[in-house]
Amino acid sequence: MKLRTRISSLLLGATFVLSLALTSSPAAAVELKMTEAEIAKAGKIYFNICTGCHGTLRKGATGPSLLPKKTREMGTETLEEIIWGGTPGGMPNWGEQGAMTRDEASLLARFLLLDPVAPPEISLGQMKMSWNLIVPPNKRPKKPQHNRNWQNFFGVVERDAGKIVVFDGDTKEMLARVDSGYATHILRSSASGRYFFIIGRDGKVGMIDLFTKKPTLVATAKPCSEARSVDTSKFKGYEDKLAIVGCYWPPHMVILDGETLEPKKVIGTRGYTYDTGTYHPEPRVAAIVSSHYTPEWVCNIKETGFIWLVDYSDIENVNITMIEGERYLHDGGWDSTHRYFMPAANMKDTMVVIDTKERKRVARFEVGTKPHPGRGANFVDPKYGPVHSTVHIGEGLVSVWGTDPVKHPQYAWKVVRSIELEPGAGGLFIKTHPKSKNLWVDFTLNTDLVTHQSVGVLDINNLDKPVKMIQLTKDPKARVVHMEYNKAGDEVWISIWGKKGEIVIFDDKTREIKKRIKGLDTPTGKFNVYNTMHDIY
Ligand code: DHE
Repeated sequence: MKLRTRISSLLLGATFVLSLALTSSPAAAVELKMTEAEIAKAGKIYFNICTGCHGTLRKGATGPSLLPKKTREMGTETLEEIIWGGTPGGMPNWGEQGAMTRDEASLLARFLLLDPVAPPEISLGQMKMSWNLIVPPNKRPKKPQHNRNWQNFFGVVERDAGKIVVFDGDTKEMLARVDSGYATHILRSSASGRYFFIIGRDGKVGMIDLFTKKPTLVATAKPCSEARSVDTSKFKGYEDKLAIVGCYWPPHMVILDGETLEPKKVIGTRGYTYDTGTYHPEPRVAAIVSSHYTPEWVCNIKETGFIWLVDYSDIENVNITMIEGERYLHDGGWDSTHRYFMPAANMKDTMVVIDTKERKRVARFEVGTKPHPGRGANFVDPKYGPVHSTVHIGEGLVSVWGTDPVKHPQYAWKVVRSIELEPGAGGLFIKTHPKSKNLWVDFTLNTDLVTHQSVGVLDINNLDKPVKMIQLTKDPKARVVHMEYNKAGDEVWISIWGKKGEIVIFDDKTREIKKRIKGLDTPTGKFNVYNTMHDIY
């Protein structure tokens, strides 16, 4: 059907009038009216729910492009149904899940017919204005003011509450509940482990000091309006000196002081895709890790498909090495030696391998549909030696590949096992520990209620045995998500992500529940200090 579109973003009073006329069917002409208030409301819903996958400028990434040329052809009815009920391709059923009302789905469908509007940029000066040094370094204790085993502390994200809860992993006591900002995404530990760095979807970064009597927020800043990643300088001689925040919007990364969070340097990521050389206005920064071989951060630039090595040894003359990876880069983790970083390009069903010692890509290979490793899981396979693994959003599968090019070169960077997960797709995270023989997987985005209310566990010594499913909740609005080990590697902490959320703690050996910590608001990621500072997973 040929479409003649006349969009008049005319401001008529407080009303934008959008009129669409279908040449083949004049009767089907529609007129859409959206008030400024409606546009603001729909824009907020889009920011909260859709940008992560479709991009701020709606050019598409993990989700397809939603530019007006396409959405106007689809029409509001189709769009509303997709927003409400999802698609088999992985679009969540937002309406059915209760994330929005019918009216909101309809409003959002109409909003998607408008031209996308770029949110404002943020200058270094504005970032500095947002900086809040709550406790300066010289007012902080020199050593822990408590006798707790602080390297076994856990930081738990309470996503919708915008808080971080810090637990003593030995006693399971709640030590502090700290305000972090809207929809906090992840925590990372500083090289010394003393600080938890927080990054939120709202682009706010914070630092929690674990040496104070009670864990304390000591600094915040807002270098982005949307972000997902943070890390710190970990190379010898630079421990705790600098931090980096990767933004989704504006498309840039920001280097900050590692003790105060004072914003120091902003580096734009706009540029050309690695393969087609096409200009992209919104290359977002996805996962960041800190190299153990050089003073560099390894940064996934999602839309252009480059992995940047950002040298922080001289931030007045920053050197950046751009390694061709794949599109669209998302999450990823280290192999057990911490030499190889393995990001997932989930829309190309591909894993990339970066050798951070030689500072180049050494492999790129296909796995299953939409790999989503989080930081992945390393273990020693009884047949194939040291391996790394991922689950997939798009199919019920664990992909396992060799990571030891020296002693097991025949398996290195080759998929050696494809373990079918009979309950199906929707996996977000996978986890084990060097001391464990269990491989835990979640099914967070699976559409079946009982499946996403359960965690799965595989036996590393017998990977042909079907996954054992353990239902953790019967709350119809809750999903099981993300696993994390304690420092000793004998307990696994798992979130029940819901309004009446919980952390369920398993004895890893017996696979029996040891404890349930109730009363948490939408707990998602959990980060053990020792395992996070040493990249153990
Ligand atoms: Fe995440 C990691 C982005 C949805 C919980 N998430 C990451 C990372 C990125 C990312 C880039 C890697 C950070 C790093 O290692 O430096 N996440 C995104 C999205 O863009 C996406 C798809 C949509 C969005 O709008 O945010 C998204 N993520 C989610 C969720 O829906 C989850 C389950 C709950 C939430 O917070 O919204 C979620 N993401 C997590 C967690 C990690 C993570 C717990 C860290 C895993 C780890 O063990 O390191």
